[in-house]
Amino acid sequence: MTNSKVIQDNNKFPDSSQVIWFKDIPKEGFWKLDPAIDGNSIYVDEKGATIQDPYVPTGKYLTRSKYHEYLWTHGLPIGNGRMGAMVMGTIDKEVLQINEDTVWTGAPYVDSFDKPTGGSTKDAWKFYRGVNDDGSPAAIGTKPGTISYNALRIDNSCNSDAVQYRYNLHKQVENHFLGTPQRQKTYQTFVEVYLDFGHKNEGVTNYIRSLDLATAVAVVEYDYNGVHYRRENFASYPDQAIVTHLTASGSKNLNFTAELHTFHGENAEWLKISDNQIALKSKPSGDSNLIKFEARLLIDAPDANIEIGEDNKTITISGANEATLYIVGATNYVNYLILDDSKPAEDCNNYITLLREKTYEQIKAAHISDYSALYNRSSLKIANTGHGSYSSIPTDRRIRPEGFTVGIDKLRGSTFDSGDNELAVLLFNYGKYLMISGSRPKSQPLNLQGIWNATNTPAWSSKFTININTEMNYWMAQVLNLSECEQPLFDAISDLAESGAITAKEHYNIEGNGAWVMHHNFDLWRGTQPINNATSGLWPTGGIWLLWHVWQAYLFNKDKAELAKYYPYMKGACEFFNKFLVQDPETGYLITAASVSPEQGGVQPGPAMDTQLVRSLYLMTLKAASELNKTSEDASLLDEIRDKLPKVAPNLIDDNGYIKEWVRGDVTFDMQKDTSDNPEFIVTDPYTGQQASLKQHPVSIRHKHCSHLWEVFPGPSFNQYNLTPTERKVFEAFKKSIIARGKELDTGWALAWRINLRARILDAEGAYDLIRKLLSFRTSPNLFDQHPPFQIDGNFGFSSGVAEMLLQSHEDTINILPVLPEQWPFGEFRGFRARGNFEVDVKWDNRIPSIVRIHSKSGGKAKVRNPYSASASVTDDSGNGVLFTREENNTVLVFDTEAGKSYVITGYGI
Ligand code: FUC
Repeated sequence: MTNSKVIQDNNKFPDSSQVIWFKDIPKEGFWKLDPAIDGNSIYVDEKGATIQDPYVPTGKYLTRSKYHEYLWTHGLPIGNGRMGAMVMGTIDKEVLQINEDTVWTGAPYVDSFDKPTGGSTKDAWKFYRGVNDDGSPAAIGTKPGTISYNALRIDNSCNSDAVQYRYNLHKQVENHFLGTPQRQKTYQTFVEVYLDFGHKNEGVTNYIRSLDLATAVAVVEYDYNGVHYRRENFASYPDQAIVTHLTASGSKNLNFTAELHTFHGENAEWLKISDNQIALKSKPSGDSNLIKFEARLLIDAPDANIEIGEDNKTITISGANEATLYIVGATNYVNYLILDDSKPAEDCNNYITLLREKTYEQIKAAHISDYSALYNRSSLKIANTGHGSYSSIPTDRRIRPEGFTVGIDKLRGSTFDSGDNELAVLLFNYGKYLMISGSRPKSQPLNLQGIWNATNTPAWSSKFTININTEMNYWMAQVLNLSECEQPLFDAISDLAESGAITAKEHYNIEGNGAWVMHHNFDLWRGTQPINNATSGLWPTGGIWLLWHVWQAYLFNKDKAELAKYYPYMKGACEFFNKFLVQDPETGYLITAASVSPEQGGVQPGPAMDTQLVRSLYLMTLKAASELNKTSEDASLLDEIRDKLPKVAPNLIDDNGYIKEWVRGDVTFDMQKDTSDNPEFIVTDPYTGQQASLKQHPVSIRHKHCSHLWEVFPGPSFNQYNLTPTERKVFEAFKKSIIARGKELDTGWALAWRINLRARILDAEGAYDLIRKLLSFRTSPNLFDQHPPFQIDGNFGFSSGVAEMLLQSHEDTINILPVLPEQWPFGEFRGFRARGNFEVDVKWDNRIPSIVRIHSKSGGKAKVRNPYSASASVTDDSGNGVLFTREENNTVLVFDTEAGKSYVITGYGI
């Protein structure tokens, strides 16, 4: 079976930085692998498998659920924000595995009177801060025996009493302070469409499946018995449908049965809607799961015979030349508190009615124009330094020339050609593609798998995890000109501020003036409660990180009306932290206690990440107030912020020159972590009397989370070009800590975070090395990022990291090509955005900019940095000279801009 004819004859995939394609036919029987069967009880013999499993250790058998995921990551994802599909390209039965972003387990978090709870535990504050004799709440940290008191007086020594004390505190949190429920809910599968053509893998020639990132159309095509079969698939945002258009060469050669299937079979019901339309209604099983959904399958097949199966599960097409499948779906989810059971059918009817008014060609054209308008706003090209073109090599072979095979050592990784810079660009473009396909106005925010999920038991429930993952999903949205794709995250903040006010009241007894708080996850139901366990769950600053995204969007867009919508939530968060911060009796600083540094070191007073986040909350609120002219209206809150700000613990440096991850500094990094010589202690559960063994603080300087480095990325950061002596010391300590955090193999997102951090400290080779690692070890055949398992954050974090290497704007300048590695000597980008509402195009030759174009959208001063600026000069778009000054040793060009005008800088490095 070869496709070389197809590839060579018509040069089918000329752009290897924009097309993902494969020539290997996926394994037969994918559709038989029920992802609902989880755990270790069902095994697949590796000998029976022909394609990859790079993600689990070598072994004879794989668990069935893992094996399913490996096959699944050969599929091509399409999506319209709300609905996603994985196009498997299988032959024996084509599988379109479809998701809808509101199909979750659970129901609104309400009490028995239908009052919203935010998932909080009633009166949990009594354990946190304690109650005075008169019933009033005790001041945080003052009442012996409470969580806040115990945390503030924690003893981090290495002796059995101290270890037992800390263990007690953990158990106290886990027994009395986690939410109700203690775990949040789970993202689910929706439906599958199986297409049975009666074909078998053996008979297939010229097989290709491809995804064109420029049009968001996935194509599967092959020859079988002399007939050429072709299926093109896309997910339309304008028409809210998954669409598959099928053709067969010759006359009336298209015969197939389409089955509408679901892994929520227990409650499923199939209906015939019309002669060419069926419906499937179901819900996740279990009485407490209240989401109900409906999917419709409509097939248009002009002049063909169309038959609906007796059970209404199938539509059979015979003697067609072409056919088009339209799959729409909806649930009863209105918002996090309201369900409406009439909605699924009504929405489906509306979608179908509108689809029927258009032809397939119109629907496809509308899709491409909607999608490409966003995708084409920015572009990137980096010239290959290898043998030139990689267009004729399938994408999976570019990552792993020897191919992905089952059961190989997960550390072997790839040997991809380092001259294939287009592969990095392809992965970068894929981040844009996944963003536009996974997050659009009115959809849910991107969860741990974006929207693509093939199992009802996904890792970490595929929630919105905000101690890194959800935020990383959106790091690239503003700089890559996809501002509206971030809207779902901002919409969620409005919900979370409401439910977070309940959590603030129940868990901390802090209420009024919009005070709100949330912890390290949320779900469809906007749970804001602490969940899971003490070490990850007791972390109250997640909401600030989300608000930081609002502030960044403002810096990019300068849209005051948008900022005004979210400013009240900034104030509400300040109201919370003004009451929540406590003075550390040992250091005198204002800190958070109890809290954690996600997710290491256990419950501790004063994680540095918290104080960095609180400081940035205060600063952004002050700035937002002045941008919005709210300084007198909100004077008393702002005065309180100004009073507290200088008392919040600063970034502190330990004796080894590293930033302290906890400001008190008595938990220090164990440099020997990997030698596992941490002393072990036997501790007793204070509630059950059960004994357990516990290691003494195995905190690692190389931990996957870079929590205390937040200040450098994604945080507000320093202006490293203009540091005061004190700032310089701190910045050097940050640099040392970032380098110490290492470049070892870790989760996909951990590598991606490190690319961004290295970019911010201008370490081009370090950033490039991480790019190479991420591509080699954490990239699936379909370019999905691997935690492992598949987790989408690393995809977006990668695109953000590349953008951060090429353009930075957090330091008061538009910094051109700050972190260009030697491996990328020639290239260009267009349409990236800089803070201040500028659009930036850059072309570089031999690592020196040859032309820079700045488009000013709001006017104002442009300060453009590049080390080769001494000979450069500025003109307007028509070539007329523009007045400018040179600053900072001729490395920065400064000029005034007018809104709507473009400026061109040339003459670099002469
Ligand atoms: C955090 C991370 C894990 C994982 C999970 C979803 O808890 O520490 O690695 O990404 O989120």
